[in-house]
Amino acid sequence: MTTTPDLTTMEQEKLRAHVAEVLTRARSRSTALTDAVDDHDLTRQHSRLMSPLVWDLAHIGNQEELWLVRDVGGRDPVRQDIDELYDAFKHARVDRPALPLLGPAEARGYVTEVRDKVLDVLDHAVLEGRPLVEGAFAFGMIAQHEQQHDETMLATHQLRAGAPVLDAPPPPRGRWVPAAEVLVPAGPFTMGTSTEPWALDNERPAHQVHVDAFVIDTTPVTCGDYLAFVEARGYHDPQWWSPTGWAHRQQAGITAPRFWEREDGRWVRTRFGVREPLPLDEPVVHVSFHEAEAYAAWAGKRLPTEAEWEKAARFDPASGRSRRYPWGDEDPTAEHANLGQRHLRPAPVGAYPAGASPLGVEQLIGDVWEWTSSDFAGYPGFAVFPYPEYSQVFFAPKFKVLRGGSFGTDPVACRGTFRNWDYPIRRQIFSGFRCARDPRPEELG
Ligand code: AVJ
Ligand code: FE
Repeated sequence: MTTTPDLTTMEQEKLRAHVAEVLTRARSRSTALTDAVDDHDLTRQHSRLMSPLVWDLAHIGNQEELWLVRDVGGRDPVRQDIDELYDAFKHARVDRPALPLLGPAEARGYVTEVRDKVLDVLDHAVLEGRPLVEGAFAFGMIAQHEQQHDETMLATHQLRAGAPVLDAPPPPRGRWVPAAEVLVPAGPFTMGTSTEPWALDNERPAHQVHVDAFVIDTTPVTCGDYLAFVEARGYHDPQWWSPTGWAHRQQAGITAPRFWEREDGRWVRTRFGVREPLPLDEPVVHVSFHEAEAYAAWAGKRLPTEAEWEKAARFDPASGRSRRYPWGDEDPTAEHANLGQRHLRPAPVGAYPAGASPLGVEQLIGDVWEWTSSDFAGYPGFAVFPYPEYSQVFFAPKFKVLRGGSFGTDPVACRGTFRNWDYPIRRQIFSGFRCARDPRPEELG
């Protein structure tokens, strides 16, 4: 039998305070995103791709009730009768507006009632002994779940028509980045994690991966870079597209990133209801995997694999170990990365020198999710924890992996090991990309 040393009372209290802080931060954001619009906007469908905002809100409360009130707390259900309505697998997003959902006032009352019970559970829970509560995992999982839906709700806001209701200060200024690309030498590195307490099941376990030498861009592809592809008629030349990507481009009639428009001979983009000139130095956002792949081919490059992306982000050649984040093991601050909806747009390239990886790759965390060329699959030794519907049921080649989080992602839901996934045609998410390529023989010396 193995025994883990008990957490001291002080460690337990620190952990409880940290949990309360991340849960409270998530709730402030959910509240801000839902209080920003009226009841009509909360209940209507802004896009067939998205739930009504009021569904996300009550679903957040329902997940919290299932895991923290009933399972961890062993308490009586608050609203067992609504479990089915808020089970994401029972009703497709497109059908959710027609369901007999809780109205805005009821949904707000429900999430508050659940949260009050959870804070009481948190006060009394023993935070060790059972995998679900070890290191307060279930609380961390639920805080991440709420923040993931907060990012989804932010994407719904981006799709919403009407006057702007969200505002945030501009991101820091960009700067000239000395090298456009870096070579990552061949060799093994540790991918995934077995030690990060709140890492989700698909990030586990840590395992050695050999990665051949590759070259990767030091910054994400910008709107200016991408505009060159648009103006070179890249959307009209099948040679840059995969057969599936081209078929989708044809069928959907796509000729530019989502939310871009040509107006009187110049390009503008709409961001949370504001039309503005295309910001040429900002990472491009709202592109699909297919568009990312086509751009990369046109540029004579390719998308990085997921392992390449993670090695560029975490591998420290000096120590041979993998870091939690590109800059080291410290949690992200405002100096490191554009996260947490602090700015409601990606920051210009070069804005985060303090967030660079040891090899000088920047803005890997935050700004825009980055498409990789990899299918979503479990790592060797993957084990479902604590439920198969978070990751396992999505392990399939029809989903592509995205990495690094966006300006809409909270730090609690973003790590060097964090894995997101979506269909390759999706672009309502805050998705961009960077390019990679095989080294030329002379670069390998
Ligand atoms: C990890 C973003 C793909 O939103 O579908 C939310 C997160 N899982 N509720 C999603 C999630 C269950 C998930 N993604
Ligand atoms: Fe969910």
